[in-house]
Amino acid sequence: MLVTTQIQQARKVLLHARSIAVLTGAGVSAESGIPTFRTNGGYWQTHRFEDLATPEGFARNPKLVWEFYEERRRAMAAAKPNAGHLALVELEKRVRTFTLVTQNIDGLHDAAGSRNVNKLHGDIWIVRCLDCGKEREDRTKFEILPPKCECGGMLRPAVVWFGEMLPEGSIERATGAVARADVFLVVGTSARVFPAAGLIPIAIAAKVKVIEINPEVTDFSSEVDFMLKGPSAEILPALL
Ligand code: BV8
Ligand code: ZN
Repeated sequence: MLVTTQIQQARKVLLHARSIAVLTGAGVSAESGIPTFRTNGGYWQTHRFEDLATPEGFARNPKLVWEFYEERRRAMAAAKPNAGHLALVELEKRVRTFTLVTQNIDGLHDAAGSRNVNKLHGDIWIVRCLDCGKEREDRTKFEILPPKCECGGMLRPAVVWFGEMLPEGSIERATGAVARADVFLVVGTSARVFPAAGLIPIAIAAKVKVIEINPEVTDFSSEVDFMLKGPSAEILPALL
């Protein structure tokens, strides 16, 4: 179990921070019952993401990709924010400048009450028409897959697939916030997907205090200021 002095030291650093930036990944939603991608039976252990999370995979077999996303929409619809999501809402209230950047598409940060969440990889609750380009939030269960737009065009999830650009300006805003922060919290990410993971070396180069929260080590664990080994739904509240 984690040595509490590490948490106490990390808490002191957080206490004196005027601006905090946070990057979350699938791990922060693990305790809400949503499987991660690359750990213990995550999605990528049972699916090939080349077939599921790429525009080519979607063009090849839109029905298969929609089955994958509709299954995740159902799981996410039943999921509730956990103590980790809620701790981040509380932290946002306590600090002058707070920026939450997430790789997650599940909407749990919004459901927990976080405001202006920077969603680098899009949002599973938003769909976009391939023909007319119209985007709309739609939380209904799609019975017919792939679902169709009223214009007759095919809908896709408004998420960022591999090889696709991130939402306009999202990574730039995230980079600016991280480089100017006093503390950068990196929570529940394997730090394998770029450019999101690139925020970590940017923080380190900018001499920002980096606190990582993860039950497992990542490629950056040896370079961060605090590596708090454990589940985020336990550690984030303990940090407050
Ligand atoms: C782009 C879709 C380019 C939505 C996802 C080198 C440099 C730069 C780019 C690349 C490069 N090499 C390859 C690339 C391209 C690629 C990439 O990074 N590939 C990887 C595989 C190497 N990047 C891209 O394609 C990006 N686009 O670069 O565009 C471009 C440039 C110009 C012009 C055109 C294009 C787009 C990346 C977005 C891909 N889409 N998802 C969805 O379906 O969800 S990414 C996918 O992985 C997920 O969305 C997720 O966001 C992301 C990262 O995964 P994590 O969130 O970290 O989850 P993971 O399971 O991996 O880890 C969970 C962690 O939680 C673990 O560490 C675990 O220990 C921990 N954990 C478990 N339980 C808990 C816990 N932590 C805390 N508490 C717990 N209880
Ligand atoms: Zn349309």
